Amino acid sequence: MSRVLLASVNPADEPYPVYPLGLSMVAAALLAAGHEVRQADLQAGGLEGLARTAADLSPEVIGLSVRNVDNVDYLSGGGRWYVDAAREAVAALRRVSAAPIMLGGAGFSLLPEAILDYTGADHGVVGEGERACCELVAALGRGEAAPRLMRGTQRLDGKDIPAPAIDGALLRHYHAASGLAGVQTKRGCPHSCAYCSYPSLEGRAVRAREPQAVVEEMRRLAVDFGVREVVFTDSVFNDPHGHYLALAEELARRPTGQAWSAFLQPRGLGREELSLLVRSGLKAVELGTDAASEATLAGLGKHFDFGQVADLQQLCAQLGLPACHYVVFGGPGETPQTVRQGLANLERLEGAVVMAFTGLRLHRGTRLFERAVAEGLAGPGDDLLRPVYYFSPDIDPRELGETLAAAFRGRRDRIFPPAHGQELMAAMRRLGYRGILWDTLIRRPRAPRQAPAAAG
Ligand code: B12
Repeated sequence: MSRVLLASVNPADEPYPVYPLGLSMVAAALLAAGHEVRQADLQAGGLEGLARTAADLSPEVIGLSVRNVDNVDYLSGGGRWYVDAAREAVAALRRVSAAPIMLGGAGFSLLPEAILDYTGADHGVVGEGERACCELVAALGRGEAAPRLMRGTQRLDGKDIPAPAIDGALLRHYHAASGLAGVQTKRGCPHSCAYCSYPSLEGRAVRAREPQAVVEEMRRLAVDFGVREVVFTDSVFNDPHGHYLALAEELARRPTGQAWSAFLQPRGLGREELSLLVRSGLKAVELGTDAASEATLAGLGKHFDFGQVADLQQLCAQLGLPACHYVVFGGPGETPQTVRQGLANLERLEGAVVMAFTGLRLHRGTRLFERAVAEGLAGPGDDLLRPVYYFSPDIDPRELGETLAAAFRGRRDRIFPPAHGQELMAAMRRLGYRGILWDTLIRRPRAPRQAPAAAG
C-alpha cells in the first residue's frame, strides 16, 4: 500500500473559491483500496504549505488536480490562465520529493498531452479518476513501468460513485469563503451541444447516484460543517430519465434543511417539476440558455427555442424562483441582426439575471472546433492550451462588446462584461455576504408606493 499526497492546484477564486470535490472522490477510492492519503490545497496553504506537507508525509505518489485551464472569458484577454500554477507546484514538489507526480481533473482532461508537457509531470489520468488512479498507484507501488496517460474510460455505475472523503480543514476553508459546498448527484451528459466538452469529460450515459446516498452526504455536510447551502455540480441537473426528480422526492421526504441550486437546461421543466424541486429546497436555478436568438440556438445545437426559455422564465417568476440565464453572443450563425433579435428576446426575461459572454472557447473533439478549422479560425493541429475563441465570421468582436455593454448599461440584473460580474461577487464577499449571490441582483416588481400621510 502506498502513501499518496493529493493536492488541488486550482488558484481560481471566481465566481467564488470551490472545494476540490473531484480530488476528494479520488481520495475516497484510494482510501477504500487501502492506501494512506493526505489531501492538500494551494489556496489553503500556498506552495510552501504544499512543499511542507510533501516533506512531512514523504509520499510515494503525488496526485495533483488541475480543475481549470483558464476562465473561458474572451474579454479578460487570457489574463486568467491557470496552468502555470500547476507547473509551479510540480517544480516546488520536485525540490522536496522524488515521488512520481500524476495529474488529473477536468481542465487536465481537456488537454492532457499539452498540460503534461507544459508542467513536466510524469503521469496523467484523463476523465473519471477513481478507477484509473487506483490502477496507476498500484502499478507504481509494484515498481512497474506505468503508462504516461491513463484514460478513465471504464466509468463507474451511479451506485459505485463514491461519497467524497471530505478533508475537514479544506472544507472549512472553502465554506468560510463561499458559504457553499458542492455535491455531485450524477455523471454524464446526454446532450450534444456543438461547443461543449461535458460529454467528453463525463461520457454521454447518465449515471445517477442513489438518492439516499446524496441526501446522506448533504446531511453530513450540514451536521459536521454547518453547510446550509449546496450547489449540485452535475453537468446538467435535469436529466431526461428523471433521476433528478427521484432525488428531489427523497429530499422532500427527508429534508436536510439546506437550500440548493443547480445548472438546468430549459427544456422539459413544467410547473409540476419545478414545484417539486422548490419543495425539496431549490432556491435558485442557473439556466444553460446559451444563446438568445433562434438562429444562434440552432447554431449551438440546442434542442429548444427561445419561446420555451421565456415560458420557463415566466414560471420561475410566478414561483418566486430566482433564475440566471447564461448567454453567449458571437457564436455560429450570429449576425448583427441576430444580435438585435437576441437583445430583444432577453427583454422578455423579466425578473431574471442574464450573464452575457462573447465568443466560445474552443475545445478539441467538438463540432465547433471542426467548424472553426473549416472556417480557418483554428489550425487542425492547434493544442488550444492557450484559449482560442470562436466568433462568427459575420461579427466584429469589439463592436459586439460595445453593443452589449450599451444594451445592459444601468441594469444590475444584466451582467456584461463578465469581469464586471466577478467584481460584483468579489465585492459582496468582501462585505461578508455568502452564497451564490447573483440572486441578490434580481429586479423585483416594486411594491406599490404608499401615499404620503396627509399633513396636519
Ligand atoms: C459545476 C461546475 C462549476 C460550478 C462549481 C460549483 C461548486 N461549488 O463546486 C461553478 C458554476 C461555480 C463553476 C465555476 C467555474 N468553472 Co466550472 N465546471 C463545473 C462542472 C460542470 C463540474 C465540475 C465538478 O465539480 N465536477 C464533479 C467532480 C467530482 O468531478 P471532477 O472535478 O472532474 O473530478 C473527477 C475527475 O476530473 C478526476 N480528477 C479530479 N481531480 C483529480 C486528481 C487526480 C490526481 C486524478 C488522477 C484525477 C482527478 O477524478 C474525479 C472523480 O472522477 C465542470 C464541467 C464538467 N462536467 O466537468 C465545469 C468546468 C470544470 N468549469 C470550468 C471553468 C472554466 C470554470 C470557471 C473558471 C468559470 C468562470 N470564469 O467563472 C469557474 C472556476 C471556479 C473555481 N473557483 O475554480 C471548465 C474548466 C475548463 C477550462 N477551460 O478551464 C469546465 C471543465 C467547464 C468547461 N467550460 O468546459 N464551475
